[in-house]
Amino acid sequence: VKHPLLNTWSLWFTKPPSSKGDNWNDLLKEVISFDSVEEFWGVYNNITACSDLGLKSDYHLFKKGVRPEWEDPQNKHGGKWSYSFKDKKLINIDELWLHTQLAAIGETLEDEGDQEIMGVVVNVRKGFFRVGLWTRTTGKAGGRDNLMKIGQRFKDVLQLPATEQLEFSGHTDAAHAGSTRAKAKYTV
Ligand code: M7G
Repeated sequence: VKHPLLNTWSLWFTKPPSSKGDNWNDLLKEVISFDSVEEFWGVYNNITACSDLGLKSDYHLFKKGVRPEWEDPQNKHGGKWSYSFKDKKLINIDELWLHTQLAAIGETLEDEGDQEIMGVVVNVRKGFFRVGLWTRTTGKAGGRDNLMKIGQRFKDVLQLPATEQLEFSGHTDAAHAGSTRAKAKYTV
């Protein structure tokens, strides 16, 4: 028996660059798609845990048909909630990433019928693990409250205390800054 998910999801992997000439597109690959709980666990149990990935690796879990890039038509007007865990030894990134993925595929981050969430990402970096949640909009057209609610739920999934801040930024800001470290638009 298979327990269907509401959406079909694709797992993508960004491998660490092996030479200087490697660009973003050479490194990003779609790994597999699934649409049931059982298939999710099958994938999860057979791939490298976050904590064992090399520096500059990313996992991206996105709705099928959406590339985990700013340029994708379904992302280009959107943004992301994100948080960087700077004490890599203190946190259990495998557990946090698992909970993030379960919240995404279980559709507990947004209300039924909403279509804000595009995917979730984990970045393995030298000084931190960053976990992100990509949304379709930046909350301009009256959708701000909804984005804040999604941010708060994501913050709960990441088990962050009220004293920590999760930041939202639009992808166009990120693209212009040439990096993800753009100015935060909202915080929860
Ligand atoms: P990052 O992995 O989001 O953050 O972006 P980091 O600075 O902590 O590693 C690193 C770099 O990857 C960016 O400066 C871009 O060169 C490239 N990159 C990341 N993303 C998410 C995209 C994207 O969506 N599109 C393109 N074209 N490049 C990206």
